[in-house]
Amino acid sequence: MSYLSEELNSLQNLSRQIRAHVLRMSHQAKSSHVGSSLSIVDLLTALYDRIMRLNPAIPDAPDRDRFILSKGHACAAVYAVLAEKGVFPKDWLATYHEEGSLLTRHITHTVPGVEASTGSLGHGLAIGCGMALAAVQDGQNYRIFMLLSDGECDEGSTWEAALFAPHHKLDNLVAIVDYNKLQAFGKVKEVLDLDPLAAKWQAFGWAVREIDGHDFGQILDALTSVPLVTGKPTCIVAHTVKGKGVSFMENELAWHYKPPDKEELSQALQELGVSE
Ligand SMILES: Cc1ncc(C[n+]2csc(CCOP(=O)(O)OP(=O)(O)O)c2C)c(N)n1
Repeated sequence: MSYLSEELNSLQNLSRQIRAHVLRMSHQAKSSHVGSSLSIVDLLTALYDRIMRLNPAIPDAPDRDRFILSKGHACAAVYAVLAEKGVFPKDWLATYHEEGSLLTRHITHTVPGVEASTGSLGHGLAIGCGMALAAVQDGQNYRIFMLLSDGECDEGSTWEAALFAPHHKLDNLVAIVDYNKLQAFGKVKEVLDLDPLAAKWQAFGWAVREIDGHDFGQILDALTSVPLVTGKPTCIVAHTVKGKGVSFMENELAWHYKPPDKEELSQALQELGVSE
């Protein structure tokens, strides 16, 4: 499908703002996982701006679509998108990781708009399966979107849940794999090779599409087509870049843990074309 350039520009502008929040939050809180957060910004922007049924004024409305961030360490990006969409005030972002702040450094369900607390890797897909099954049993038509990392595809619990969803024909469940090919201490290929990843999900009974997770056209095409096959859960394998959007962070393992200092923050914001 082709999209108007204004539509794509507006998504790109929003994702730039979200990246800028993530960078400021990581700098201010001296917190890690900036690269992990930057890799999912475009997927989150499309989901929250264009795909999910969510009323920011009533984030717990019973008929809302649900989103679960299974890679809970990348919460800064979700907090930033929720603030940009008006679920809570943007000035909360400046309290990220402070003592007493709601915005903890792994995602927490006490934050408005957040469905599940995660951070111990490998649990989000099972939570998503439970929510999807509950929707079917209650005759509800809301959908569950969940985002997991490639590192979580090393976890047995992920594959247990991956067996469960097709068995129960959960076509209201969409799992997006943020395939950035880096983990905390090395490359996926060297830690535990996952390829061919899409074929593995397919073999488990999922309808699968591979996309460039930074190309809004491809992201929207995939997300507006779910379920890809009626009666099957959808898996979108999104090829992404850890640290995406900041030249010196892209594909650099150091930014899994390292926060930007003052100069690095300035340079990153300058690259994004966003003021400090
Ligand atoms: C069960 C579990 N083991 C270890 C960790 C520590 N840890 C945090 S992030 C991470 C790996 C990050 O790589 P990946 O999961 O691929 O996510 P990315 O940051 O690349 O998006 C690890 C091992 C954890 N949070 N949970």
